[in-house]
Amino acid sequence: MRVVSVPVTPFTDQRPGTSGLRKKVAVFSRPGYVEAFVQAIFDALPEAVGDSVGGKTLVLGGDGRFFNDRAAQIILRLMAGNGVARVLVGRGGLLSTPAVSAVIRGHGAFGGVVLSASHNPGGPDGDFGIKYNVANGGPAPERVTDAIYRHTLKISQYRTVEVPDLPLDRVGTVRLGDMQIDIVDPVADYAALMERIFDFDRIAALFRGGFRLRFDAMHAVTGPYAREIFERRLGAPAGTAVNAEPLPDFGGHHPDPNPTYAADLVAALAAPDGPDFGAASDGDGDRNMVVGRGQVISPSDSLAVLAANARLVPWFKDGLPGVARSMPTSRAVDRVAAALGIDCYETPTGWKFFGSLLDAGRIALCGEESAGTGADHIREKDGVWAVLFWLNVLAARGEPATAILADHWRRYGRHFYARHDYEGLPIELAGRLIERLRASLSILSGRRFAGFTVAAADDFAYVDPVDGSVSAHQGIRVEFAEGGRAVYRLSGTGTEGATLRVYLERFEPDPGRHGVGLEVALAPLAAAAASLADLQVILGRSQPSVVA
Ligand code: VG1
Ligand code: CO
Repeated sequence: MRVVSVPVTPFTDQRPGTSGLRKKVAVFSRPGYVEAFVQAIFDALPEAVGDSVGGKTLVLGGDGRFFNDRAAQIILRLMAGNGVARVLVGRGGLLSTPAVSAVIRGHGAFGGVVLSASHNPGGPDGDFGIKYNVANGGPAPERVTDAIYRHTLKISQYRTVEVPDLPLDRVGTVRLGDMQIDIVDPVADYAALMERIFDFDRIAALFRGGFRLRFDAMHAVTGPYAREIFERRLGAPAGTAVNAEPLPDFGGHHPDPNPTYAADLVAALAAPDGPDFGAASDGDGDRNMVVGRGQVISPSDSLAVLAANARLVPWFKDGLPGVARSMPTSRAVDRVAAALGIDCYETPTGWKFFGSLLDAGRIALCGEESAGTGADHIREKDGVWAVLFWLNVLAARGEPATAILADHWRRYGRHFYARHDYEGLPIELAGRLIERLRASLSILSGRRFAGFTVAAADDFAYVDPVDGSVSAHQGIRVEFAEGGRAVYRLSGTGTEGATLRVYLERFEPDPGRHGVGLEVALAPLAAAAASLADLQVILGRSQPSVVA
């Protein structure tokens, strides 16, 4: 089999964002676009991680969205062209993001390529994405993604092989010249890992006792995982997993597990004869939403509750060394860490920042406000794992989720929390808004906005305590003297215009006030945050497009 070098002109728009490169399918479909990006990854690795993919084992899989199959074939040929010895690819080109991480770690692979645009819509007019994960199973750290970007700007050719598409629909081994391709069951390794982490006997007993779960896979990648784990291994009734057939366009929906896009699930849990517990995950299976009877549990609260109850899970029976949350995530977990006497780290948004803390054993549990929860079993956030964690806690405590949450708030206080997204903004305008905030930081202290006084404000910069790397400009933080925090940052995962995210948080110690509605509880703070950044004037909008 002959390796050919194909000349290519650099694409100037291939800078990886919060989680890999995300673009419209139409952009990824341009001749040479996937090839140039993936070759740039391979070209960057010798300088970025000290070794090349030649002779190594890589993992490949994606969430099954439109273009997944095309991209998988192109990338397999590039892998062969670059001398990769062996590839583990999920059957049909499918692997959830957490499963990619599990397979990389389980097989000691050099790295892996994830094909997904996560919670973004799919289909021919939707989004696609490519992300590189390193040998610890986690997303490439910034040092690596920076090197990849530099290589995208100077690439002149890619190396590939000229062979027809390979059949990937059956488990087994095929060869592409010298390269061995092992087509693996996408669920097997992952499910086995889950059995090592959780008390499956106890969860199975919960289901035998009539407990009802509704898991909404949103026609994304987790359907087969949910069927195998919840229904087959844990004995939950057939139909526990709904929308469990992965579809290339996710049935035309946003595979984003939040109260807006998973409204069916929220409604089911509010019905008088509804299930006991509900959950959903996103396109690539790394996010989770959990819902108690009549109550959505916010991701920030979920992280705190899981931290407080971690010892009920066999994997964590000796407790947690520490925890971490992304900066905009509410500080509910900080209170649990303080009570447990363990460290709590605050990292920039994006899972790649948890990797070094997990590798060093400083933390074993971490999460983000954006429905991401995960631990040291892999190096990605993990949707099905988070649901199993809750089921294990519910089985061990024998109480409903809503009671556990209410008890948590009584003990630690409640952090009212919401994120306001302003989507589809002109990129330049959004950039100016952040620049303006940044420029005003030194004069904000003491100023009043809609009844709130600024106590402190900064532009969040993170120094990784393990490797010393610095990540600046990770969001504007404002702390108010009256209590409450506002954070402003721009999304790094969108594919159309810019999205401004405004994160609001207010602590309420008084249990008598924990039942107040979220909107009411946060309205004054929201007004102050909008006034401080002059949102209405600058954006010409009085309301966010999404409240999460
Ligand atoms: C968003 C979330 C962030 C998450 C990222 C990837 O990024 O805010 O917390 O890590 O998506 O999640 P941004 O830059 O748009 O705010 V996923 O499920 O797309 O892999
Ligand atoms: Co995702």
